[in-house]
Amino acid sequence: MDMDEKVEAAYDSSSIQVLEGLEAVRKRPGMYIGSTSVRGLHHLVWEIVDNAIDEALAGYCKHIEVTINKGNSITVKDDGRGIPVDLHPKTHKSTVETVYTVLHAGGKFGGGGYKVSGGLHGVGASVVNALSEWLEVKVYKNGKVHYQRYSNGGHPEDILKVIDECDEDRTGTTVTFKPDPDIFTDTTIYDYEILRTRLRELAFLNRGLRITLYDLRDVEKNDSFYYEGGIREYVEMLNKNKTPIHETIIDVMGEDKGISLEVALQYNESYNSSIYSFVNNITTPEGGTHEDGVRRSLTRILNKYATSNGLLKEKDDSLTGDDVREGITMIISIKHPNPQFEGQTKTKLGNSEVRGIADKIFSDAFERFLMENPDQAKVIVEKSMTASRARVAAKRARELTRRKGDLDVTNFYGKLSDCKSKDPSESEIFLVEGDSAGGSAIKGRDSITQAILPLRGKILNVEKARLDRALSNEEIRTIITAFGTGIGEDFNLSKLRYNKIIIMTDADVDGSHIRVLLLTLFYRFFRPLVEAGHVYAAQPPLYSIKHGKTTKYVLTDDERDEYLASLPSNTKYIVGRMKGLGEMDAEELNETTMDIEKRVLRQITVDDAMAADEVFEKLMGEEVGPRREFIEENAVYVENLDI
Ligand code: 28F
Repeated sequence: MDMDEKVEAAYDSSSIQVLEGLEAVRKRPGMYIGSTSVRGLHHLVWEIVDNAIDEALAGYCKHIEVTINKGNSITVKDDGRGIPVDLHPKTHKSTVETVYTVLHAGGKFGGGGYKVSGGLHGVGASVVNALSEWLEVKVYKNGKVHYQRYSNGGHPEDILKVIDECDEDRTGTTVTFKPDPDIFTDTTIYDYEILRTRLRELAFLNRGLRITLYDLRDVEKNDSFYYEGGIREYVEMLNKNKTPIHETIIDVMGEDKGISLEVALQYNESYNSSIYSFVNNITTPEGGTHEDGVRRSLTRILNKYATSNGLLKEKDDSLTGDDVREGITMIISIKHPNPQFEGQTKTKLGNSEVRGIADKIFSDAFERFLMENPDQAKVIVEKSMTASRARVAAKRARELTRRKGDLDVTNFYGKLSDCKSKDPSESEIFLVEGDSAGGSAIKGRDSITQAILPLRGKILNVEKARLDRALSNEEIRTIITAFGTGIGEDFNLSKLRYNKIIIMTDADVDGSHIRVLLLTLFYRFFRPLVEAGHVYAAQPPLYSIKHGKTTKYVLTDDERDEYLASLPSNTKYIVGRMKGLGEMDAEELNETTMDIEKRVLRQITVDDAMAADEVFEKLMGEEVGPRREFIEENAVYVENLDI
């Protein structure tokens, strides 16, 4: 209180307004930084880094350093021109103080200083100051070090002062702040990985800018990011675990009416499309006019090229957007002086003039690439044409299976031993590896609630197949039929006939391979089943331990050792290694793996779809190296998916 009075006395009425502005930020921090949780805490860093990036975009800053200090304060340092230190004509304070204490200082007082500005909310440095316990800014300029410190949510302790000299040619801005624990009540601890991921992304999006991150807390760490090739190198990284089908990463750059566009793309052998778009370094997951323009162009130019080079005949269907995006990895980045965001989460670009500009810039460059690289052009067009044929075939296959009643339950007696109950909430289905285990399972089950589906043939690897081929696979058709949900566009979770889908495979390498194939099938074609928690893995025991009349089954080596140690030292122990499901009799199988009272099930979850997607791709995709590594670590991998 003392402090406040002194500060207010030292300034005129505009200072009072300033402090009221910062007080408003402290009253409703969520309005300015989204939240006061982990996200909001990191948002403070992004606000400061954005200012340094702006200075880089203006062409004056080459290196940004971010440091997590001991005690979780953050230092951001750039080698730009340094925030101006002279008196600001409107506020009668230094520009530094204006930037750090006046709400929206960057935009309002900028006077057209910058062409484009980053930051979704663009609320700027004063908000960070308002939400900090203390903040210090140093400006290196004209051979002097200028310094000002603020505390208690943005109150200046003194005016901006020269505290030291420096090299005449040294310039830049360094800011250190400590988030206020009264505001960030969840946590004030910074997460290295969150900072690392976004700073790397910013380095990709701003070619030639070096960004370094240091962690000076317990275990010191650092990472430095610098990409001469910008988003071209981003695409290269994203395709690292995939197999590109052509050599060159297509890289397009252009500018029109003050809007600059950059696109980098390369096709890989997969059937998925990964398109990421950005406006002023901000990700636009909902897309918008920049993405529309490029997508529209991609479809049109590939159709044009394919037709005029005789690859696509008149009788052929033209390529759709989905066809030309199959297997594509693409980054779209635009810089716009006045972006308008719309959509559910305000992450969709709305400026209508961008559509045509993006289309034109991309079309010219992409068409030239195709002309100049006929071999690569052919590979790309052929990939799209295969996708087109597969799309037509899948549609036909779906119609056909629907018509033939192939997916009707009545059609596959003899394969499924269904349960008597028709109430899905109490029913479960075991997908069992092999006929002999299937036989034991049928004898050992509770026939009221437990259905058994023995899998005889090989499960198709759907990572390498589209829906049409999956539908022609006998085992997969049987599974779809048993589930009752349909597949693809026809999928309907409410028709699921079993509450639990239990994968029962041997505890060996073959078993886990089959398990992974099934998980891939579920992940790609029945993802809602996994998300809703319907999928489980049974856990057959690894050892049986007999002593006297009792037999104990254990799942792991550790459990075995623990159990053996718990027995009196003079007991005679007979430890048997369980060979496989097929070698257990019905009673054993029931007791160890199926009985609701005694069994151990692991629920399969997909918490982080992105991470799981990568795991599946590494494991099942074309790339041999990563796949082998993953299969070798297979057991670990399945662990990771489980609760
Ligand atoms: C660690 C965070 O904030 N860097 C910044 C500059 C440089 C200028 C500037 C910033 C003009 C009037 C708004 C210098 N010389 N890093 C940073 N570097 N702000 S912030 O100007 C501020 C604007 O008010 C700068 C000439 N023009 C601009």
